[in-house]
Amino acid sequence: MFRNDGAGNFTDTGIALPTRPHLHITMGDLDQDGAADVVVSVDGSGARVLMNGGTGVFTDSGQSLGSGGWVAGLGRFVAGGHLDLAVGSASKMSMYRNDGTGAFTFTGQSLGTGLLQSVAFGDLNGDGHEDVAGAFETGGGRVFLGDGAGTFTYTGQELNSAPGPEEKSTFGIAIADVDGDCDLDVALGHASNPFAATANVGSQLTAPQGAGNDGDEIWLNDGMAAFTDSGQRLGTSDIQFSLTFADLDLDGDPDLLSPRGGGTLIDVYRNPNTP
Ligand SMILES: [Ca+2]
Ligand SMILES: [Ca+2]
Ligand SMILES: [Ca+2]
Ligand SMILES: [Ca+2]
Repeated sequence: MFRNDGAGNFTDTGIALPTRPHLHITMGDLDQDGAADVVVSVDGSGARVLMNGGTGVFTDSGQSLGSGGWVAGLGRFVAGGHLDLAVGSASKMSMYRNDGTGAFTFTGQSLGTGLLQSVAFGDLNGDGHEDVAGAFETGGGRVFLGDGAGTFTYTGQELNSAPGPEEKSTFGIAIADVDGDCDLDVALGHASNPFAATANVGSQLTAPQGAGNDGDEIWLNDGMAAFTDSGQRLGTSDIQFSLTFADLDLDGDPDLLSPRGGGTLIDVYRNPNTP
């Protein structure tokens, strides 16, 4: 864990999480005590919930959610509710409700098909209820609309610029209003050759680099969660995991961080739009 001094400089706090190794980490206050808790995805044994005692000391709650998953995401299934959890597994995304203490219960709903590589929550159709977008290694990006009562429904649209037998594998997804029209748009990160990539199961970081991948894609929202490929491509190589939007240049619009799967580099793309 690294502490920000407020000027963008980070120092190692010496605080380490009790379980490892971690494939993915997400943070949020799960029990509303004001201290950020952590959900880590541990390969093969599901997501683990680590509660923050308030001083940065984390305790493993003992929960193991899902199995074989690599990622988890936090969002509110019910407006004004607690932070709930979407957990990836080898074949779907499974939904868990938080009772307000950081204890999660499976809702019985699993979404999508294929290995979930990334997940993001946001209100994509502007109805006030959080929706969830998943990047599935096979099947591209998919959006599931929340009804505000804990149930999600697939929109039916596969966000994949090259569907069919040669479709791209989707690894990263992030949402933000990139064009300033007050709806949330989607960025997708890919590897373009799913067959070559899946030939390297167990060593994802050594999957073929630049196998025809034409970069991160930006898909624009029509306001009702129907998306159109903008045609813009960012970067040209590597598998793009864990895309993140943040306003890095403080000009009011979201910029994109795109880590390269094969190395330690993160590509940064400035958004030239005026908010
Ligand atoms: Ca907390
Ligand atoms: Ca919504
Ligand atoms: Ca938009
Ligand atoms: Ca910006």
